[in-house]
Amino acid sequence: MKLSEFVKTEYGKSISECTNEELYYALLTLTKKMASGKQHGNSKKKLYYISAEFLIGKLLSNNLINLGIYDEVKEELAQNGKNICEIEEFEKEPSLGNGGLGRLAACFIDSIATLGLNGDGVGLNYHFGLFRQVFENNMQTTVPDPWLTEKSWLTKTDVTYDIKFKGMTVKSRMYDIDVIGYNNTSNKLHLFDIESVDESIVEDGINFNKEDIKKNLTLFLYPDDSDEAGRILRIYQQYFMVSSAAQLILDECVAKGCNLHDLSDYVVIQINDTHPTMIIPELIRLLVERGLEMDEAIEAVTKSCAYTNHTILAEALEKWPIYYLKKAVPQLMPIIEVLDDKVRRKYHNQAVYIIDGEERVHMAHIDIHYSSSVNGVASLHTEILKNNELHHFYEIYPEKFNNKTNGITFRRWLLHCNPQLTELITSLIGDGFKKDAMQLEKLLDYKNDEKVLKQILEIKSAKKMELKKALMEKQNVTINENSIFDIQIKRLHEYKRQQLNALYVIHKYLEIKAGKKPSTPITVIFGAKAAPAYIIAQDIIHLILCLQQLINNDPEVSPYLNVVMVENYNVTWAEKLIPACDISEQISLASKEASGTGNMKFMLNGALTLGTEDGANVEIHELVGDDNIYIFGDSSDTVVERYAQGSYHAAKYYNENAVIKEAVDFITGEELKAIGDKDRLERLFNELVSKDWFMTFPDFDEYVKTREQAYADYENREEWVQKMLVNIAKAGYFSSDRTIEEYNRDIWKL
Ligand code: B1N
Repeated sequence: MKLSEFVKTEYGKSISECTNEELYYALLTLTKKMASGKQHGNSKKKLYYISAEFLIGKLLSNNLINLGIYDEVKEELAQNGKNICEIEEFEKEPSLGNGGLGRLAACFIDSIATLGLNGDGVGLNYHFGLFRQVFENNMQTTVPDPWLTEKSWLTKTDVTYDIKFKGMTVKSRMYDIDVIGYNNTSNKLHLFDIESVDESIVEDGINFNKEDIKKNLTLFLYPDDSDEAGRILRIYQQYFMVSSAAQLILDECVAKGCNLHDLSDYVVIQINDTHPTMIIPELIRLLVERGLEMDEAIEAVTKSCAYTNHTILAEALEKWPIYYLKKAVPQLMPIIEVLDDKVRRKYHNQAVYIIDGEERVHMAHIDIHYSSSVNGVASLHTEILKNNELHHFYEIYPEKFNNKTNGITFRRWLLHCNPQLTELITSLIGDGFKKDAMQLEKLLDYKNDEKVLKQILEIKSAKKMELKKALMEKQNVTINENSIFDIQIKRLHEYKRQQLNALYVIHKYLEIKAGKKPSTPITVIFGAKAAPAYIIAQDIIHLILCLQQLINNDPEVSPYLNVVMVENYNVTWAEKLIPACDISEQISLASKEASGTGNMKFMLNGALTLGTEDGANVEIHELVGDDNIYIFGDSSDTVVERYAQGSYHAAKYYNENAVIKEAVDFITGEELKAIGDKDRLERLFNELVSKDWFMTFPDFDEYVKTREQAYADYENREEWVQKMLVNIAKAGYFSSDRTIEEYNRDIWKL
């Protein structure tokens, strides 16, 4: 049905007479109708991708693209004087994820549907998602970010389950979002919600009564876990999610003829990090309740589950005190004890026990013993898991370990966010790359085609202008479209080393002050949210915002260097920032970033990576070769070794390297203290000089040198654009379609 006919019946008027808001809701309704008419992935065996996060982003444009009607609709609107981008402004972004892990899950469900596989996502319907970030006095403040509207992409279903916690039973209800594959079948994202949730208990920012589980369970994504009540709430959320999922899974497979003994013929469950781990004991519990012997139940569940590890950071590896579990979900403890007991009888190595000496349950250990697959998310990360972090497990189960290098959906990260580049590529190599991303390599034929290279540069300029406009409209800042856009966007974490980037900015500022001016002006752009309880991360944001104020208001420096921190960085911002970027900062301490996926999005849009040999940067490097990437810093082996020896002393570097000392001292110098908060700046200074746990100092000199080299190379635009082209052409490997084909080939076997 055409939009014009639809609005005629729905509102009794023509497109040109409708408001943008009316048109948004009309398109939403029309799209949902079209999706419901599509076939679902179909096969005896079904995948359930369970994740506490699905960072799906706005859906309208992507759904229209995947339905194959985007151009048509855009045209019809334009003919009636309407702009699809303005209509999209009415859509609220659901922030149902923290960062890469949640965005990966969103890319994966897009690819699963696009490949026509039978697989649904299962998660939670957080009413406010992650907090909205607001800057005040150069600091981050947090407010709730409501996204649910009367009419939305969610469809209320009549599927409900009883979820039993200690001393109370609550009801979960399933809400569905259509996951429309690109020119293919449509699957579902099932988001469970508690019936009794009460948004009105949120007061004063993002605070609420953490004990009132019935009212608060699905209010926020990962509420502040800095106190005990917050951590216990997280257990409630996780169990609520997995118990709903387990009941859904068993109902669906029994309906298809499963006798529960043959569960793994019908079901494969991908456990996205440890957050959904309790699905293992919960399924075992339910199978025993339905008549299976304990050992049979354990075997059936082990065969059906697969686990993905996304990090080696110790603080992110969940270990729940038994005492918490007993308080919230006591019914799981006897099962977990059986699982632990079996491990203890078989393997006499404390390192692989489920319950440790401090009465804590290691969730990842449950996953590894009682799943049939354990995967890392980039080659280097998987090697580190096998050789270091999970070595004891690898010795027991070498056959379980496998790598699945992450990927991104090109529908969102190219077709949607960069239609100009998409059009150019299509005009050159046809549109086969939209379903088979490896075809992008055909672009290499144009490496010496001046006309094509010029068009690539023109598109980059156009995207820079679009970003400039957005920053002006949304944040009232002006940037120079002729400057180099050097961008670091990701969650704020010390291991990602935004502080290293900030130290470079200080260094550059001092150089310009001393009269050494860059040939081309530089705009350094940051976007990052910090967990409210993560103090040093807040301090780093404070430093960046103070630098922004100082530098942009200094008439001597601002013509050459600007700093911009985008407020409330989210998927919608990423879609504007990535196509406009020249240099993509991927500067984590080697070994710490499991993969990264922003790095892939930047490359696909023609930015060059400035990065360490970490995560998927290693694979990007291999694909594009030394000439088309800027690599610096200590190797992962060196870093691992340095940690093992405890041989790193930040103060030594600070005292012996004058350039480092000058930049670090600036943090607590007069200029910044006049603007910023003395305590915060001093705390950050001390943290760096006395600890610098993520080793920014050893990499500093090489970082500066390599960044200068990139800027110098940028001066030769003819060669630079060739590097851009190679990056775009080689990005095909990072399509999530490739990743999902590998998951299916090696693990799911749908
Ligand atoms: O998962 C992404 C990777 O590309 C990133 O390198 C990795 O850092 C990210 C606890 C996490 N790992 N662990 C988390 C998220 C929420 C939480 O509460 C840990 N996120 C990642 C996709 O593989």
